[in-house]
Amino acid sequence: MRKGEVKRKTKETTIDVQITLEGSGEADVETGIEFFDHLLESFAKHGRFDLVAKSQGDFEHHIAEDTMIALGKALNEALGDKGGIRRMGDATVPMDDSLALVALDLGGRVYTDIDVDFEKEKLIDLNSDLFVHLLETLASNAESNLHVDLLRGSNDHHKAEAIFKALGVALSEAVTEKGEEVPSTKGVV
Ligand SMILES: [Mn+2]
Repeated sequence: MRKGEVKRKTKETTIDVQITLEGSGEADVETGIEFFDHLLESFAKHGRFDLVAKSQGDFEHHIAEDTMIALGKALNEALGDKGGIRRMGDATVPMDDSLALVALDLGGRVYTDIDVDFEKEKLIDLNSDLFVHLLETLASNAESNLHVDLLRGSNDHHKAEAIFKALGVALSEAVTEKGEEVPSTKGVV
């Protein structure tokens, strides 16, 4: 089973993140930010990953950011040399009024384009202005290309949750193994 674990301790935060790619969608997530926990649980559930994320720290911004740094690095560790993976993945996922598109490539070239706006300042207890930054942080630490488009939607909770569900589904597709070969015409990613 492909697993990655990152423990990270700084003056600001203490983080422990573990991801198992061949999981069942079980999440054990405690970041102290309830809506962020909810998003990570949705991501794990719909990606069928097993995910542990235990995070403590000074401020919401640091805790959420450092959790995403650790998740990106743990994902990279789990993938190893990326031999045999499908590498690209995409998903278009509805949640009531909201429709989210996520397309990603784990090929090692970092690029992000994330298009979503929220009506309110807060997603329950997570600052809305953190949302895009958290996805960018994940993508850069996972050395990936991540495109996110909220195609439509009116409810902030649904918009955010649809995106994290789509992220799980798209990533699940991208990490699927199909043989041994490294998926690049270069022979290395
Ligand atoms: Mn919800």
